[in-house]
Amino acid sequence: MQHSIVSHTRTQQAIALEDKYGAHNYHPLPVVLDRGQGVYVWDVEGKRYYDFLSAYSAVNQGHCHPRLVKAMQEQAAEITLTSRAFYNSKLGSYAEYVCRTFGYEKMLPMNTGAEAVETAIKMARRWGYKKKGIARDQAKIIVCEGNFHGRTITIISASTDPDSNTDFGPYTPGFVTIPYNDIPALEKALEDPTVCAFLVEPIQGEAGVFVPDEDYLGTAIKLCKAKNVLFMADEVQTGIARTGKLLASCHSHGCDCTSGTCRNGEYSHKPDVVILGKAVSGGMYPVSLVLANDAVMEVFTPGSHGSTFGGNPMAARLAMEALEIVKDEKLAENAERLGRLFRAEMQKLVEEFPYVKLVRGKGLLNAVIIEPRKAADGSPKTAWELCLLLRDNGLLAKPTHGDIIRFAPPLVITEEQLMECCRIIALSVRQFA
Ligand code: IF1
Repeated sequence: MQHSIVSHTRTQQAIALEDKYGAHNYHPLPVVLDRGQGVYVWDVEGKRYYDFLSAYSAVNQGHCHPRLVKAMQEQAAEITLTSRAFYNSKLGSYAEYVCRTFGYEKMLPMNTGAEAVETAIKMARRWGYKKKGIARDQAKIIVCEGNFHGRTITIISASTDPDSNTDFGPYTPGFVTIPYNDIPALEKALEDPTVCAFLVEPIQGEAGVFVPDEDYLGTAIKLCKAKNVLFMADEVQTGIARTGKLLASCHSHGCDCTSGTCRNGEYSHKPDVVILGKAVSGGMYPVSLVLANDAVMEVFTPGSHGSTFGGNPMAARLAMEALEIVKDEKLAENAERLGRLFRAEMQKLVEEFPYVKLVRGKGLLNAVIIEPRKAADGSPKTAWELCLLLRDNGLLAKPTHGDIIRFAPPLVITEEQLMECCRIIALSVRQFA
């Protein structure tokens, strides 16, 4: 008895401290995580959970992958940061590795996803002025309603989500918003000769895992090329095997990159710019990057862009190891196969429970829509309450936009573990009746 009281206090203490001294910019699920290994995380009470968020698809390789822990320990004892004032022994190999893996001529290393998106925005604007001949300060970038590209002022200036941008003005100009998955709207927006780029998520994650029509990305890429506009794929969340291919963009041209070596480079109709982050390092360290060919990347001249940590040897070492793991453990194939199995299991719940509206997704990036209800006593029965039940039953997931639960386990999950998780979700949905 003493033990459970003590451990309960530990949970309460951790939450109280974070509440008292931490900004309230999140509303976390009430669970205090303390350890992670593979698909599992443990809270401070020692209770084990399946992690079905993977830190928003940053832990595709599983928590604390032994190869990544080893790489981090070794590199930590050698050298971690040189700045780009000097060369370092890891960046060149890392740059070659990612360019060959994804089929581009150049990469620019950054740290967070938002920094990589900002880098892409700067690159597109400067390309517009220097290569497309757009009048200075007039360049526009097309974005989609429901987008999520990060939290900086410029990026939220392109957001249509009031939670992301209210009361953070004045906003950065130069963004044109169109509906997602709407080719005629894109065609119309591309008529503007001052447009330099189209920035889009191949699948909209935060909006609720919106998978566009099969031919949307491929058609959009062709339309952009015809209008000399850069197609910029934000793969921060959908990249690194999450959707069953190394890049989600590869679904648009049938690249057979499930083997982990993407042939994206061989396809003429591929994104001009790819933005990666999160699982590039397997969740060990903030690592992001922008990929493009010379004709675009060369707009960056010495002193025109940078970052203290961008391209550091620790990031380089971890990223190469994390991407090797994706290949060696065939994580794209696993995501493709188990994603289909997961959606089939969730579809059974859709057919059995009226408040489970639908399941959608690709690979192991999926979402289930839960119709909000009220209990007999008037208390809410929403996706949040279901996530609390899932937590009690040993599975962690988080609702987004009220009625959507995103289910995104680490890609190292086995079929047996996935089926156990489907049983936990079914049990919780039944309890939620
Ligand atoms: C939060 C969302 C997901 C991203 C895409 C760029 C970034 C993200 C497609 C920026 C980051 C994170 C941010 C985190 C929660 C999470 C998230 F809910 F916010 F929208 F995944 F869907 N492009 N997404 O998804 O990368 O700067 O964070 O490294 O801000 O709450 P970052």
